[in-house]
Amino acid sequence: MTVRIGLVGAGGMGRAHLARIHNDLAGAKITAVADIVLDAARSAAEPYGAKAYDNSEALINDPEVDAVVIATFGKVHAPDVIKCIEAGKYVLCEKPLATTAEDCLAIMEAEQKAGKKLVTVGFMRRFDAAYNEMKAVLDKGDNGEALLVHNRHRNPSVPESYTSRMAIDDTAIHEIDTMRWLLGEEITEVRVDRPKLTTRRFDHLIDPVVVVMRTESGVLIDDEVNVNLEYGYSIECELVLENAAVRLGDQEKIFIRDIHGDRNAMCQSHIDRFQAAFTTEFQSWINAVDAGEHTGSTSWDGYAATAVVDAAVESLENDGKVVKVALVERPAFYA
Ligand code: ISE
Repeated sequence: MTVRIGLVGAGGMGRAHLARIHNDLAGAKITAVADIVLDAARSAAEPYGAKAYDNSEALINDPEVDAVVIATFGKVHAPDVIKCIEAGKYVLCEKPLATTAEDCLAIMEAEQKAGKKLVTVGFMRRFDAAYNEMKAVLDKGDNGEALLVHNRHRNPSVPESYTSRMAIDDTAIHEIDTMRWLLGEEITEVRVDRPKLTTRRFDHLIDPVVVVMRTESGVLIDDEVNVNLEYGYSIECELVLENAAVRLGDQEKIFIRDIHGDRNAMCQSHIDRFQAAFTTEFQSWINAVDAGEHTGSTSWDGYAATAVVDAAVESLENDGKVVKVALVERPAFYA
């Protein structure tokens, strides 16, 4: 069967997903696009012969939409995710699942009521080949247990609208989810340190920051979030085991030799760096929807990540104090 997909949110990310579904993936077609700006929905839908709506509800209830991709701002995710669940439709929601733990819990409640896992959160790094190789080394167990993980999340620049909170809920949230998935355990406490600030930042922004987390078993994780580093989009990760250290491979795409010397070309954005991961993520999701199955991260994962974000933001706003992560008991539904 061809899965008929509707997109809510016709911004850059949503349009990139449409192009990917249309050009690179099998088993799906785009039948509708919704955006509160109807012209944006129309221009995104037109190349695919899809319908355009100015509201998400009409799209979610459209009988020609089998499954929904949500690529709007995090703050408005929750009501649409719940509408998808109530309509019995699979939904891939870009991160964050929601911006408050309460909203995530409401999503989990609706999903449990529906009795079926319908929600996938767009944490694409779970589909990145290098992170998967790293996880395979850890899970094999030959090199002992995980002790520490060092992360670096560097962006070339951010717009003036980017806030200090976004360093956590928009940027570090990727490491928060990836570390939970990699280590297979929850993060229990967090603090946010402030190194010397860069002069390259907008005045309102605290940049860089270092998010320091500890897991249930005591693994210590550090994450340098540094979003005005100019040179490129660079994601680094080193997992320290008892008798080995495992690092993500080089992320350069090509090697250049010219008048400036020998060098590697850097990725410039997450779309560039994680292109293959996005493709694998979406193809797995389409295949799973077609088979009536769930894939990828669950609403519980979305909730747990948001709970860590909440604790980190509290630390950021309180001079880097250590904050415990408050999690409800994990429902058996999400075991
Ligand atoms: C953006 O939303 C992302 O998801 C990127 O992966 C991250 O590097 C960037 O900082 C965020 O703004």
